[in-house]
Amino acid sequence: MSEALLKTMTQTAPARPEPLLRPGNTNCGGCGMSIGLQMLSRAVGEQPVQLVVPACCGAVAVGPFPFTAFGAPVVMSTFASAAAVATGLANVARLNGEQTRVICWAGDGGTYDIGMATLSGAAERNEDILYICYDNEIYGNTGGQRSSATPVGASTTSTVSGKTEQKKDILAIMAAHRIPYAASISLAHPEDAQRKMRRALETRGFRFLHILAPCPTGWKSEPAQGIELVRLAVRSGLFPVCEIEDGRRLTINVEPDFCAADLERYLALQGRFRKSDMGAGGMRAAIDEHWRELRMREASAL
Ligand SMILES: Cc1ncc(C[n+]2csc(CCOP(=O)(O)OP(=O)(O)O)c2C)c(N)n1
Ligand code: SF4
Repeated sequence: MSEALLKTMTQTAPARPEPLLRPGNTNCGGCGMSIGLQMLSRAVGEQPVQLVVPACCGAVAVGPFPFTAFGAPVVMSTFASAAAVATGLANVARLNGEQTRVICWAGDGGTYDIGMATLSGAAERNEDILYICYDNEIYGNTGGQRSSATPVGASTTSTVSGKTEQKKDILAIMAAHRIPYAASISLAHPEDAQRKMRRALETRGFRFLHILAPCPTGWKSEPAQGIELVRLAVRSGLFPVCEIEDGRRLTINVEPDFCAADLERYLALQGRFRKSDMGAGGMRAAIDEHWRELRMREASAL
């Protein structure tokens, strides 16, 4: 890594004249997506950015034309096309010699499910885009239906007694595209989050960030407990915090303690896990298996 890049990454970004998400937006209290946008705002600093937001709660926050709660230019795209729209914007900025960085801000439905084709295409072409998925593990904007990011055991409006399928491993899918940078972000670890966001903004080519975003409305949890929930998800091993360079070099950034009580508390604090008889015990094997894979990949990193 060059000295200049290292210096930029460790500097505190100057305050943005106005936040990416302004006060007065319509997001629910305690929304993890709002916290993620505030962290992104800090990482962006004064750099010129353009956002692409597909249909999702983030698109509602944009507001009706000519008003907007976003403190940067935003294109609201169709559900499936965020990465394709961002490709166009990034190429126009490059051809005009602009410094603008283009950022997709998308939910899990728009990322794991309906946007996967354009996302995969843009990643394979290594377009100069930062794609951020805030993962609230449901289709929040339309009433909380399951997505392929919904964890096993969680009730949604379309899996009333608890989902039976495992959550997709989105980071592994994106790393398999051999993109320059992919990382998972914990809102409970703000320094690690800032470092990753700044690195992703600096890097050229396709970058992917995955944020676990508590959603009090869909998770049936207390708005004030979002950060605690993320902390428990990280500590229990449910949400690994790691980064992958060039699809090969995997580094685990936060070591969990795999404490059973943390996983039990994570489930107990959310109404969405009450109807399933899966429980913490029923989830352990899949978590352990995922960690065996992560350790193997970390050990075999070139
Ligand atoms: C092709 C298409 N199908 C369905 C919809 C309706 N729709 C709008 S937002 C949304 C859910 C988005 O879920 P997600 O991407 O997870 O973001 P969240 O709402 O949770 O923030 C759906 C189904 C749509 N806009 N376009
Ligand atoms: S439904 Fe969930 S993700 Fe959407 S604004 Fe409310 S808390 Fe945020």
